[in-house]
Amino acid sequence: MIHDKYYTLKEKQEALLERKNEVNTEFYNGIYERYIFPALTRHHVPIHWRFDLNQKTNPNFQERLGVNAAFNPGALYFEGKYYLVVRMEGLDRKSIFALAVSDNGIDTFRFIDAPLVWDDNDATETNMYDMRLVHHEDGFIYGIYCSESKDKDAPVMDTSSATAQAGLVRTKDLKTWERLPNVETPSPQQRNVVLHPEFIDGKYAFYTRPQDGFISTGTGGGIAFGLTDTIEQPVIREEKVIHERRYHTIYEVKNGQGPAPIKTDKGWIHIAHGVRNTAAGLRYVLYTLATDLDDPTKVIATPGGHFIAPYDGERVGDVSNVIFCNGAVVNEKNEVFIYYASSDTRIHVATTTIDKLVDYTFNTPADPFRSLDNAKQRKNLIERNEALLNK
Ligand code: M1P
Repeated sequence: MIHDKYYTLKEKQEALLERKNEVNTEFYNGIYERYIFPALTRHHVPIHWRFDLNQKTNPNFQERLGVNAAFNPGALYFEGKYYLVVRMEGLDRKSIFALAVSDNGIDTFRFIDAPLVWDDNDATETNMYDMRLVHHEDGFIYGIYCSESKDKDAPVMDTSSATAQAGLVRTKDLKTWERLPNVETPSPQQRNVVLHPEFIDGKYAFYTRPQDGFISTGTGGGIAFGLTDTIEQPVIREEKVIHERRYHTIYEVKNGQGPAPIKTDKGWIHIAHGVRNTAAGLRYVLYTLATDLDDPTKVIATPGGHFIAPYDGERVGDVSNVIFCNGAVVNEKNEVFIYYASSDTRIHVATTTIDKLVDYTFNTPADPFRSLDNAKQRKNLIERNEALLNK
C-alpha cells in the first residue's frame, strides 16, 4: 500500500511543476531576459525517485535517496519540445543524468522516464557530469560529459585526487543510449569537451580544454579545437588553442566551451565560461565569442566582459559565485534559450533571439585589456552620446 504522505507531497509538488515563470522586469540590458523563478531545481525531482512509497518498507516515509542539487544541464530542442539532461547530484555526491522536458522551454519542466543508464565500458569511472547534447549532422544526438576517476597515481593517503576525461554517448531517441569510448587527446586531462555539430573536412570536430590537473589547468587551458577521423574510436592527435586565458580578464584563470556553438549568418556564436580568482574564491561567469563560419578555429569577435554573471540570489549555493552553462537551444522562430546553473545548485533560463545575440557578440566593444584604454573607450561613448543629447 502507498503511504498517505506521498499524496500530500505530490499535491504540493504539482503546484511547483505547473507554476508559470515570469520575465524579471527589474532586470534590463537589451541583450536577454532573465526570469523570476529558476527553471528547474531539486524540488522538481519526482517523489518516487526519492522515496520508497511502500508503507510497509517505509512506515515513516523517510526520503531514502535524496537529491542535493539539479544543475549544469545539456539542452536540446527536439521534435518541438525543450529537453534538458540535468546533472542530478545525490546526497552521496554522485552526479547522474536525468532527462526533463518542457513544451515552452521556460517553465513546467518535468523529469521523465528514469535516470539515464548505458552499458558500462569503464569500471574506473566514478562520477559523471556536465553533458553537452549535440544533434550532429550525421543524424545522432551525442552526449559528451566529464568522466571522473580516482587518480591511480596518487599516493595512498591521498583519497581526493581525481582525473577527468571526456565521456561519450549517443542516441537517436533520448531513450536508448550507446556508450562510445572516451575521447582521446594529447592532454593528460579534459573537461568541457564539446562536439561541433557539423563535419569539418569530413571529420568530427571537438572543442576541448587541455589540462594537466583536475582543478587547475596547469600548463594547459584555453578553449582548443581538434579533429578525429571516426567517432566510434575518437582520437584527437592535435589540439589547437583558439581562445586562450589571459591576464586581468574574466577568463584569467580558466575558461571552457559551453554548449555547441550556435550557427548564425555572421559566424558561429560560442557561449563559454570564464573563471577568475578573488579573495572569496573562484568566480565563474559566461562570455561569448564568434568564430568564422568556414573556419571555426578563427575567432572573429570577442565582446569584452561577461555576458551573464551571478545575479542577486544566484550568487549563493553549494559552490557560490558560479554561473555555468552547457546547454542552449534555438527554436524555429530563432528564439534562443540559454540554460545556465547558478552556484552549482539550480537551473535558470535566459531568453534572447539570434538577432540580439549577433548584435551583442559583434557590436559590444572588445576588452581593451588596460584600464587607461578602457577609460578612453568609455569617454568616447560618453562624448558621442553628449553630442547627440545636446543637438
Ligand atoms: O564549480 C564550478 C564548475 O567547476 C568545473 O568547471 P571547470 O572545469 O571550468 O573548472 C566543473 O566541475 C563544473 O561542473 C562546475 O560547475
